[in-house]
Formats: sequence, C-alpha cells, structure tokens
Amino acid sequence: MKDPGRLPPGLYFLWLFVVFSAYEEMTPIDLAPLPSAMILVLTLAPASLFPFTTMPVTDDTIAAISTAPGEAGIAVVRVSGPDAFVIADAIFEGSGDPPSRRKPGAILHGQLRSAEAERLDDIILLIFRAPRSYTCEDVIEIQGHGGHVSARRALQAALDAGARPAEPGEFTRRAFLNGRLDLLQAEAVADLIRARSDRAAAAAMEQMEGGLSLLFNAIYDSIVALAADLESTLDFSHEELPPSVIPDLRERLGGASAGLRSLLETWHEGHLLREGALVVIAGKPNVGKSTLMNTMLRSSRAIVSEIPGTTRDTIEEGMLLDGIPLRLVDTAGLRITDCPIEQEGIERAQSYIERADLLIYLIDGSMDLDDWDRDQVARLVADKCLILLNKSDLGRVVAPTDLTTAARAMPCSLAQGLPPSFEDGLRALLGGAAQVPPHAVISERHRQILLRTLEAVEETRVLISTDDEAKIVLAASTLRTALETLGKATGRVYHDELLDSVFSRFCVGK
Ligand SMILES: Nc1nc2c(ncn2[C@@H]2O[C@H](COP(=O)(O)OP(=O)(O)O)[C@@H](O)[C@H]2O)c(=O)[nH]1
Ligand SMILES: [Mg+2]
Repeated sequence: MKDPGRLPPGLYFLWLFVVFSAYEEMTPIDLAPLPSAMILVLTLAPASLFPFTTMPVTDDTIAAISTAPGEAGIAVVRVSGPDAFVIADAIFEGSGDPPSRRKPGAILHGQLRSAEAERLDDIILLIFRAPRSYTCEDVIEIQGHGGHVSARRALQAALDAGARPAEPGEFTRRAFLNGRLDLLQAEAVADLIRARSDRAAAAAMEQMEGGLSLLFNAIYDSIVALAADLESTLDFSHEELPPSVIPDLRERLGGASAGLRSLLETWHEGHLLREGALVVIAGKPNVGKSTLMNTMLRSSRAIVSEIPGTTRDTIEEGMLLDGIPLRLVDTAGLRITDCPIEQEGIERAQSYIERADLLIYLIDGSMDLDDWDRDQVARLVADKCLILLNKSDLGRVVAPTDLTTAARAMPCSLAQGLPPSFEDGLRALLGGAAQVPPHAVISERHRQILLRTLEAVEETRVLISTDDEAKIVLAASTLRTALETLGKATGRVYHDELLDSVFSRFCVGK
C-alpha cells in the first residue's frame, strides 16, 4: 500500500512562488531562458509529494466493534475521525499524559470510563495519528475483554463521547477516499475476510498488495496514450496523416483488447475461489448419490439406504479441493413420481443441476441403460460433467463407450471407495485452476466493467478503420467512454452508488 502524503500542502504553494519569482527574474537564479516545458515540469512534478488527495474528506468520527461477536480473549473497538483523541481523552483514564498528547504508535494501559465515570473495563489503547493509520485519519483502538457485554459497553462509551456508529466497511471506505488504497485493493480486504481456503486468501492478499491494480492500470494507461494519439489525429485531414498512423492505432487497440481478454479469463477461477464451486450430485434413485456425498466428505452426512427415494431434499456441505472451496450438493433421485414431496425435491434437484459449476451424474452401471438415463446423458454439458458408472462390484453391464456423450465417464464401486482418477477428473473440470500458483483474479463486478470496456475498445477499432472523418471523431469519444468505464474498477472514477454497492459487502468494523 502506498504511504500517503509526506509534506504539508502549504509548502507546495511556497515552491510555486519560488519558481514564479525565479522565472520573473526576481531572484539571482533566472529561469526565464529555460524552455516552457521545463518550467511546467518544475511546477507540476513536485505536486505528487504533497498530500492533496489524502486530505481528510470526512468531518465526523465513527466507531464500531471490529472483532467478531461472542466469547473471546479480547475485543477491539475502533474509532476514526477528527474527534478520535477528544473521545479517547473522555473515556480513557491512566497514568501520565492524556491520549491526545501521546506520540503516534503509543500503547497505553488504563481504565475505560463511561460518561457517568463508571469503570467499564481494563483496556489497552492504541494511538495512530493521521495520515499514518488504516483510514489516514486519527484513529484509536480500544482493546478490551471479549464477550458480548464488554465490547458493547466500550462502543457505547465511544458513542456517548461523540462518535457515531460506523456503516459496514466505512473504515475501508475512508481509507479509499483518503487515497490509502484503490477500490480493487479495498475489495480485496473483504475477500480476505471472507476467504474459505488458503488459496482464496493468497489470491486476496495478491490483490490487496496491488497485483490486480497493476494489471488494470497498465491497460488504463495504454488506453490513455491511445486516446491522446487518436485525438491528436483529429487536427489533421486524412490526407495529411502519415499512412502508418491509423494502422498503428489499430494495432495498439488490438493490444488493449488482448489485455482486457486475458484479465477476463481469470473470472472463472475468481468465481470459484470467492463463491466456491457448486458441485451437484444427480442421477436416478438408488444409484449411490448419497454414498458419493458421504465418501467425498468422509462422514455419514446423508442417509444411505436401499429404499429408492430416500433423499427428498437437497443436502449441501462445504469441502476443499486443492484450496478451491466446493459446495457439494446431494439431490433427490430423478424419476417420475406421484408423491408431491418427492416431486418438490426433484424440482429442487433440477434447479441445482441448471446452476451447477460441475455436475457429477451417477448411473447404476450394473443394470442395463434405460431410455431415461440415455436421454439425461445426451443432455449433459460435456465440459461441466463427470459421469460415474457405479456398482461395478455387482458386475459391469454399462461401459463408458456405451454412452453417447463427450463427457468423461468412469466405472467405479463406491462401496469400495472413490476411483483413483476421480479427483483428477474434478480438477480438470474446474479448469486446472489449482495447478498454477495463487494469483489475483477478477470478480463479477470487474468482469462487467471489462466486458463494457472491451466492447468500447472494439467499437473504436471498427470506427477508425474507415476513411470517414466523422467516424474518427466518434471513435475518440467511444475511447473516452472506455476509459471512464475502466476507471470504475480501480476507483479513479467513482460515484456514491458505486461505493455504496462495493462497501455494502463488508462487515461493520472493517
Ligand atoms: N453393491 C454396491 N452397492 C452400492 C454401491 N454404492 C451404493 N450402494 C448401495 O446402493 C443403495 C443406494 O445408495 P444411496 O447412496 O442411498 O443411493 P441414492 O439414492 O442415489 O442416494 C444403498 O444400499 C448403498 O449401500 C456400490 O458401489 N456397490
Ligand atoms: Mg440419496
């Protein structure tokens, strides 16, 4: 994460004054003979040293419990904003100077007091001064005893002293607004908190450290350069332009498209890591679906019985495969039935089958294939489906070659365990994601942005391929739209609704 602002903005105005005086020959150093571009660099380049973008953009102070509710060793209440130290002085009692006069990074031990001076808890108080804090504002962290009551009372004390309750994700929202992290990094914070596997956590860390931002920014910068060059061609008529200009722009637009496409390719893996892969077990009654569920989970989660139609509802459990979270679902056996309860179960099963990232379709391979199974198999989506021909211990009647499908099929006897190639089959269908080291991957929000950007870039490419000058003007505006759209990923371009929807995914206190 970048370290925001180092110099006070007032110094920048002093610097501007010095450059101006030198330019106007008011000082012994005379800048007037320098080329104007050099003067421009002298005035603009140091601007990045000054924290213009990290000036606090909020004027109220927020507080929230940042740890999970329940019995625990400690609980943390976080307070951020201009009144953080006023609040700390009001609620903290310890030896020595009050918190507001302590150095940043100080760790104080003392008592937490309510507005009525009641002793609430024995606490540790941490002090962070703007801009060197998570939010870039003044922050205090109260570490008190865990449990439902202590943390709530500590929060109440901070609220009574002038803070207001924080909205979900508001601390991170302030960190974003104050320039500590971009929107992609901020989203990664929520992904890390939600991560259900080491692999998902590693991907979130990569994104939080700016891995994904780098990729988005590289494409953004290339489109900025393209837009500038495209706009500069507008000053000339087609005949005046060197013949290589338009083909060159077209090629660079192709490069931008390729970059966008390669980022889009990480969506599937991102979806699996964030949401988990929905793995649905389906087939006729009594083929061994619940046996498979239990074998994969290594527990007797679902009832296994020789009575067909035992599983009537869907049963969902989580598990991990190579760091990818799976949502494993056992479903009611598919058949025609008069029983309304079983019928409801079958409808639920169908709805899961339609949404599945991966379908494991079971067939009793010891019996002849009937029309029902033939029909189901013919409708399977090959690259999302694995077929198990179960009960081979009873004698094999159906072989994989008897099935008219491109989906992978393997004979097995679940009574004896999973076939050795079963997990490899699952891995292959999950896109081989687990084979590469963890890396930042896009989310559905990013995918929508990339698709719209790609559309605008491709449209620009078509528009500049003609000799029609009006279309070149249109192309320049289309490319500006592409930039505006893409800017919403990192948050270069944002509005309140965008931030509301991003930060509503967060928990309170982060
Ligand atoms: N012989 C044999 N029986 C099995 C095998 N797999 C499951 N079964 C039995 O088949 C019956 C139905 O299994 P179950 O998992 O409940 O099937 P479901 O209705 O598809 O969920 C049970 O009696 C299981 O013990 C197998 O590989 N071989
Ligand atoms: Mg069952």
